[in-house]
Amino acid sequence: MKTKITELLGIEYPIIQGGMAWVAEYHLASAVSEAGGLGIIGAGGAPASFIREQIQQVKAATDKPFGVNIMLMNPEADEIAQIIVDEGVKVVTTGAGNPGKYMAMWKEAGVRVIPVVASVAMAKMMERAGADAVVAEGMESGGHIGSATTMTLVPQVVDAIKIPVIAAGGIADGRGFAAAMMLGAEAVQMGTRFVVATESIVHDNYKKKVIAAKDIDSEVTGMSHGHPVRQIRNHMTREYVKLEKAGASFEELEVLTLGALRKAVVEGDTVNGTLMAGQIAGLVKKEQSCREMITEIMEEAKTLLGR
Ligand code: TUI
Repeated sequence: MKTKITELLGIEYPIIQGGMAWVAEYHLASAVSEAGGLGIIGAGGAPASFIREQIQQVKAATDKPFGVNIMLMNPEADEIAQIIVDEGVKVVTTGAGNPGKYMAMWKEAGVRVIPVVASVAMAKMMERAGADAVVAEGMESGGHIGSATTMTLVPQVVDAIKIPVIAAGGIADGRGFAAAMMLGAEAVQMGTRFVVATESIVHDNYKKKVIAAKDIDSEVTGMSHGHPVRQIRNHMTREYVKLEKAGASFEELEVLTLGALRKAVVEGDTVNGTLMAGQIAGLVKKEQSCREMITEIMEEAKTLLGR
């Protein structure tokens, strides 16, 4: 399937893997790229040296295009931005902030820049700054989110800018893919479905929680201090929400979430860990290889879009 995004990035299918902190490391990214999508290394809060190693591992595993996501609250974001240029990475996506200050250096190095945005205003600003495309991410997504839904955000972003739009948030099958195309997207980005991929290094306990999750099993924490994060409800989120309702400060709340994503992904702690996942977890029913997932989604979407 050819779209503006498959042409821009030189990939076979318009499916991009979200740059999930701790989860999106080289095994997952290279498997998605090998299967014809765009695999992404998620820098999250990791040190710059670790990201350089991850990039080198993807290069060793596949000749296909891949990208790196910089979470802009990472204290080493400046170093990672430079590593992207030094290592000749072709595609960068950004999250949780404004990547404006890196735009000139990336453009000069020929890197395709695709900021993740949660509003029309941010999408317009990124187009003006020279972005090649944007990911419009709805609040159905897991992790750090904005406030607009995918259904409302994507068509409004599509109408507001000329560069291609990639839809994210609440997409995990061929129906979601086809719907995103109808909203005017040129590709989709998926996170939650890839969390349970065979090639994903996420702890089995976490994968089981995603597979068991129902439609309304996620919780948004951090709304009170302006950093809303969606995850599967558990002991940690219940404690968090209780404290939040009692007016706890950001510092008091942070105690619960510090290191909690690592606890969930690496140690499989589903009680005190942060089980980041989107609302579409309810639709994710089994572990499969990235190739199986992508093939299934594209087959289903082709049937629907061909009608
Ligand atoms: O970034 C994400 N999702 C994430 S980042 C992350 S790591 C983290 N862990 C714990 C707490 C907080 C973060 C987990 N999930 N998605 C992309 C995204 N970006 N969603 C929303 C935004 C966004 C928000 C504000 C983009 C731009 C923005 O602009 C702020 C500004 O400077 O104007």
